[in-house]
Amino acid sequence: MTNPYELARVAADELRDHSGVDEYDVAVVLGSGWKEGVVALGEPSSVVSTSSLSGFVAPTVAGHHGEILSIELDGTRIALVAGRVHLYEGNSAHHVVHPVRTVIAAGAKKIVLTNAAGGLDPSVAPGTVVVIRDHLNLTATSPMEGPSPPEGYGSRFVDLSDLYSARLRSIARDVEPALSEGVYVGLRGPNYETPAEIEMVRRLGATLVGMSTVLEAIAARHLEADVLGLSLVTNFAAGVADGPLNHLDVLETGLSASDRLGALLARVLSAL
Ligand code: 8IG
Repeated sequence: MTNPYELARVAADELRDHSGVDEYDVAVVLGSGWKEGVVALGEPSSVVSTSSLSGFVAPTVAGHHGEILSIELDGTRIALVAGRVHLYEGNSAHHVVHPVRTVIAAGAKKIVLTNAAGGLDPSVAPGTVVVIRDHLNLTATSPMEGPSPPEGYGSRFVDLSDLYSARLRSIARDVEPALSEGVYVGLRGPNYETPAEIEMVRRLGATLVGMSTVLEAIAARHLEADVLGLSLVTNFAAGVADGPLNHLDVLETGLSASDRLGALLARVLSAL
């Protein structure tokens, strides 16, 4: 097997050929709910299907299409990655982070990771966006597992002390002072948690829970990109409020927030 870094270089060259964009400045990974809002960013100059790029696996989640959109916003060249893939679809950590490694190989030095998440704080209502301050990786895996990265890439022992860039977080909060910060716990899913599990991760310090983001953040930091994480709270986590969790409610909260998400993303991206 080609090493994952070489594979990302190959995919980045293909992306360049297909998109006509030489280099990106920023990449955004779009979580559920966020994709529908990106019309606010303007007309993409190209849309590349990830099925035409080496190493990409097709998403199996409804509403996640594998595409990379190229958009220019105030002179900033942005790659929008739609169609994230997850561990729970049966993918390895390397597959999960391949899109992020690819856009970084295509030049992006800032990575915005967006997601939909369950909220553990009863005072943060569904529909609220929260900036990720830090994470707990409880997926029991890491994109750094396996052979040591080849010559020229950083150590596998990645320093995560400043994983979610304080500088980018402060820019986001300057743009939108109402944004609060939280700690995101990444679990494998795909089942939602029991109330006891939510109580466990709450005691460990989590305020947001989801099934993505943490592996991508680690891979991006390893490649020396600056990471910003934005969570849309779409539901109260199990046991936080009365009533069951329902995937359709989660999707609906995402959809009804999409105009606000797009507008927020446009303002944050212009300021990065
Ligand atoms: I949206 O409550 C969304 N994603 N693990 N738990 C987990 N992932 C989620 C949740 C949730 N809500």
